[in-house]
This record gives sequence, structure tokens and C-alpha cells, in this order.
Amino acid sequence: MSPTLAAPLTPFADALPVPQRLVAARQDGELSVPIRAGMHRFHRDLPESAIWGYGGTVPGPTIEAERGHPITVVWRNELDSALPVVVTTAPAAADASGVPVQCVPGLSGGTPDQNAAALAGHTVVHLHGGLVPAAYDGWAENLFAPGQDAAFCYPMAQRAALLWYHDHVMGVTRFGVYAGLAGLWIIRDQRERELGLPEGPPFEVPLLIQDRNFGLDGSGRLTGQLVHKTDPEVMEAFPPFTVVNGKVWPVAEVQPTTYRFRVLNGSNARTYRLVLLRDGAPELHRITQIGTDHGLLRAPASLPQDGLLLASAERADLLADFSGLAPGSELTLVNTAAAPFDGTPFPAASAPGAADPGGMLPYPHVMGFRVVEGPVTRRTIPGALATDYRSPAPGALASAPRRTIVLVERELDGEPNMLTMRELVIAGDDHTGPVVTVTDDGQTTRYRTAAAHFEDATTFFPVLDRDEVWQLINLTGDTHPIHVHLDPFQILSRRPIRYQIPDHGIEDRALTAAITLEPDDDLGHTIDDNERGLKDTIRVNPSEIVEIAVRFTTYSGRYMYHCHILEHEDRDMMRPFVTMPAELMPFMA
Ligand SMILES: [Cu+2]
Repeated sequence: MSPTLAAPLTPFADALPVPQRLVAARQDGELSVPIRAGMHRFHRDLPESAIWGYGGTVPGPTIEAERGHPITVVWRNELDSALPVVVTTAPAAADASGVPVQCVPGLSGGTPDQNAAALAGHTVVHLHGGLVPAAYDGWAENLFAPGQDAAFCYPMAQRAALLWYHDHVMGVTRFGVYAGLAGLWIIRDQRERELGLPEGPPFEVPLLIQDRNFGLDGSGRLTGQLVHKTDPEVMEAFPPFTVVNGKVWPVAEVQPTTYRFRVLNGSNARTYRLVLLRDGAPELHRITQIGTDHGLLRAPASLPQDGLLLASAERADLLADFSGLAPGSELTLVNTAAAPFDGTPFPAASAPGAADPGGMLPYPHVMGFRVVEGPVTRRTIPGALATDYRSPAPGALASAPRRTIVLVERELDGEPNMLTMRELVIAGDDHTGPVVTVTDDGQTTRYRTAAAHFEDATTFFPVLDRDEVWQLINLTGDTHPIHVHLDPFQILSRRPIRYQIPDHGIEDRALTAAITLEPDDDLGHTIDDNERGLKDTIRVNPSEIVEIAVRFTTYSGRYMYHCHILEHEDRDMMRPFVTMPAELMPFMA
């Protein structure tokens, strides 16, 4: 049993901020966004923090675009300070009283990482969820130094959705985003207007959820210093303070009516399972999900009964009904997902007792809602939302090319583990090296590893306008949110697996494993209704194979797919792919 921790900051003290809106139409689609060092106050009772931010703010401005109206953004790198984050690995995973060091502020005996302290502001911006030519996708190695501008063109030829833009620098994305380099981007279209959905303030409210930690001064008081702390056993940072739109545990005043919340998990690593509570009881029925990563679902979905799961980079478009609540009513949104997240269920009814320092969830609060006077209205939610996509029919993709990707964690002596994605190809009869076997319904396929690290040769060359099936197989103990750049995809299946890896089976560039697809196990492996939409990030739980239907339609070029746990993507859980027009394929060497 872990001890309960007293929160060193008062929850629900700060009003929920709404990021500044940058409506592209008001500037003829020509935007200019400085990337600057600045100061930001994360909580009423904290000193100001040094940050890096788009527009010098945390979060950056919310860019609002219209489908079919291209935007040019000149990203002006004006960073003139070193990384405003102290990066450290504490020498022990827990303190003297057994509390994980990641649950408490300060460095916990760690020394500041000098390489991180020397980072001087090279940057590149990626629009997550954007259908964007490769030249403007923010390739992680194409960096802009302080003083250099990047004029990126965004066609906006895509359906309405909540996207986000963030730093994507090779190897250090986790520090740039943590320093504050993230902002929301909303695309609007006619279909959403036909449905009469709330658009703009006050009834459409974006919620960018992140977690942060801070330093301590000599007398044990919180400073505003941003601290990215890991420990010898956990390579991801799971900071204790939940920040929404830049404030720790804020509170929003709401009228007794329907609100539209555009929610993004912008945390480095933490998965949230959100439950709305009133008087200690879950009120999930107040929330209906109408959209996911790439916009509207075909039909409204109730939240999963345990709560709304959002791994890093996943989005949810929610309608929340506060009608029928008297002025003065208070609700809280809490997180019940322990970290690192591995898919373990947690009943919503137990949410009031979700605090679990041992699971790196010392303070489950996310934010509060306080109902104020206002006209009581209740919005009816249309039964049909999106009409512009269909779910792939079972069997329709039976002959589509398949690509197999295995997620593995390689333990190293004296340094943190490496998480990698192994791209497999069918092993020829003459192949004598290590193999991965995959057995499904009695049929066994032998694979060999074709690529293991980001800089290995590209093996994925998807042809434009052709369906593919990607199989993601998780042989690690944690859930990984896998993000594919460019077009959205749809989930086809999520099934349990059983696997064996012999001693030393995970080598630098080879893998030996025997994987068997199981008809069932006791973990569920269900696809939630809210995952049956157009996704760009999908959770792959431990001992699970997820199949997704992928089809690239727009641009040829070099893109990437990766785990969106930033500590994983930075440490090699990322791979390139190159989309090609069909007629060029015969000329590829
Ligand atoms: Cu991962």
C-alpha cells in the first residue's frame, strides 16, 4: 500500500485559461508565429517558470483553420536561452519512505544533465494529424537554428478535426515539448456547422492536458523551475502535477448547458483515464464523444465504462451536459490510470480512491467544474455525425499488403533500456539466422528482422491510394500509442497474443521470438466505440496485436511513424516510411 501524499499546491485555485485564438481567415491565411523563451505561472502559488513557447506562451495560440483554405505559417525561431528545463535521473527509484521519486518535486538527489542544459534552441515544428507535404511535415532531423525562419505551407485539404503542433527534434522531442513547445490547431468544416456544434467561446473549450514537475529551493519550497525527472527503473517522466491549458488543476465555471470540450493528451508519457465525478460518484453519462483524432465519428459514442482513455497525442471531441445541475454544483475530472500504463482496468466507481503513489498517480485530480447561473438549455445530439467514411468490411483487406512491426524493449547494462520497433519481412527458406514466428489459427509464418533502428534503411514504401494492413505486435510490458504521420487509419482488430523470447533473443538488430495469436484471454482487448473512427494514434497494449487499415492518399515523400511516448520516440521507437506514386515503383532500385 503506498502512502497518501498531501498536495503541495491547492487544487481548483486557478481559473481554466483558454489559449489565445489565431484565426487564420482573419489574417488571409498568412500567420507568423515566433518561437520564444518566456515566463509562465503554472499555479497561483508558484513563482513564474522559464519556458519555451510558441508566441512565448504555454500553451501556444490555438490556430483555427477552415477546410480548403491553405495556411502559411512562418515559424520564427527566436529562442535565445538554453533549454529552460532541468533534466535529471534520480539515483534511486524511491525515497527513504518508499515514495517513488517521480511523485515528488525537486531533483531527488539527481544531478542536472549537462548535455540537456547545453541545448540551445534548434527546433522543428510538426503538425500532428496534418495532411501535409513532406517538406512541411517537420522531419525530425531538418532543424532550424535560433535566428532562422521556416515558412511551412499547410494545405488544410482535410476534414474538420483537432490537431496539434509541437516540437519534433530528433532525440530531444521530450525536452522541447516539456519546455512548452505545443499548441492546438482546429480545422473547421461545413459538416460540423450543419450539425450546429458549438464553435468558439464560450461553449467550445479546448483542454490540453499535460503533466509537469518543479524544483525545490533550499528550504523545500516549490520553485517554478521545470524539472524533467526519471529514475533508474522508469525511463519515462511521470510528473505529479496535472496541467490543463497551462495551469495546475484549474477550475472552469460552466453554465447549466452543453459544452464542447476538445481534449488532447499532450503529456510526454502519461496515459489518462478520465472520469467525471460529482459527490464522489461517476457521472460519465453526462459526456458523449462525437469525435476522435481526425474528427467526427459516424455516430455519437458513450464513454467506455471505466472512463475515457487517452494516451499521449490522442484526442477526443466531447459534448458535456451540465443542464439539470443547480448553480454551485461542483464536479471534478479525475485520472484513474496508474503509470506506466499497461491497460489494466480500473472501475469508474472506484475513481474517488484512485490516488496511488506506487503507480505514480499521487494526485488524480485533473480539473474542476463549478456550475454558475445561466439559461438552462440542453442540446440534442444528432444520431448521424460523419457520413464521409466507412469502416472497412471484414475480409475486404484480405489481399492487401501486410506489414509487421514488433515492439520490443532491449535491456542494456549500465544504460537505460532501448525501445525499438522491429520491421519484419517473411524469412526465405534459405534464411538461417534468428526468426520470429507468428502462429495464427494453426498457421505459422517465419519472419526475419529487416530494420531495427531509425537510421536503418527504409523498408516501407507504401503506394499511394492502395490499402495496406499494418500489424503492431507488443512484446513489452507497457502500452505504446503508435502514431503514423500523414493520412489517418482505422483499427481493424485488437487481439491477445502469447509469446516467448529466449534469453538474449532481443539483439541489437535481430530478434528471436515465438508469437501465438490467442482467441481470448482475460484482459479484454476490446476496441472501444470511440476508437472506431479515423485515428492517427492507436494504443497497443502489452501482449496484444493490433491491426490497422492504412491508406496514404495525398503526398509522396519521406514520413515517419513512431511511439508517441516522447521518451520512447527519442530513444529509437521511430521509423521512416516513403510514400510513392504507383508508376514510380518499377523504377525503384
Ligand atoms: Cu512507446
